[in-house]
Amino acid sequence: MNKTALITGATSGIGRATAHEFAKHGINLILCGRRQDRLDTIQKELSKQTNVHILNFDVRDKKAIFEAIESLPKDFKTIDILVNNAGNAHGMDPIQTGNMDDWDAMMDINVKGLLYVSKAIIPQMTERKSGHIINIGSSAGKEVYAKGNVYCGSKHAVLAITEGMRIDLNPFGIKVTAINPGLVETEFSQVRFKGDPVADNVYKGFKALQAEDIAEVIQFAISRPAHVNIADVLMFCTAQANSTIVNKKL
Ligand code: NDP
Ligand code: 8X3
Repeated sequence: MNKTALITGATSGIGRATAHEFAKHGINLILCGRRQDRLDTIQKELSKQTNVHILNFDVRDKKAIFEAIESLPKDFKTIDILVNNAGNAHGMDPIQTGNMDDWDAMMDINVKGLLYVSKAIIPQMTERKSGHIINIGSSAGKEVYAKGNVYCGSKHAVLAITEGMRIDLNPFGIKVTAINPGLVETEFSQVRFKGDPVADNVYKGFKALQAEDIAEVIQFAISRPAHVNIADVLMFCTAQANSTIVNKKL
């Protein structure tokens, strides 16, 4: 029987590319996000390849998450793969002038949102003693860079939580994978810089990772044999050596 995957943040970037990749492999999809028009569009597109159900909720809203998961039709109730991808950076400021609303957004979405969605889904995985959780962290979860303070903190937390999940879910045979990309050309910088033209320069002068590159690695991770878990992947484009060294030809 085909597996079912729930992907948060499926309306854009890495989440959307992962939905397309999974659809190619006939995986049933539960696609989540807040932008209904985009959810409708992706459902229309991917329904040609697989079964698609869409859920509209904000990952900050615990009640909405649990109601949405509860509302799933019978054919989508068993979730084999959870991709915790929803998240963003909000702002890029030194700690002394950081915006507290940005801090709240990053901690509430990237960290607490991931926890809430996981909490809504893990019990069915422990009950069945099977499942695979993929958490999208970041190179920013392994290395702190200037003005990255709270975003890096949120992604360090994602990595710690991922490792904690792997330990606690070990007795249940549940796989837990961290995918930690460096610079990926998505809407990420538009969100981070709130539409400021500086966002247009982030991926200039080099070939950044594309969302599809991450999606292929996620597909690789979920298609390994039962005894193999890809625990932690750090991915950079060739031009990037670490968070601060990028070989740009401008
Ligand atoms: P995008 O901005 O392209 O996509 C972000 C996705 O998250 C959108 O689908 C958005 O959907 C969803 N999202 C954001 N906030 C919420 C919320 N409050 N509730 C529900 N969904 C939300 O960025 P990326 O694809 O690049 O980012 C995806 C993940 O990858 C993030 O966790 C990011 O931190 C991580 N990452 C990104 C890198 C990059 O360089 N791009 C590198 C390393 C990691 P909607 O607005 O419809 O709700
Ligand atoms: C996104 C990668 O380097 O912009 O997580 O923080 S970076």
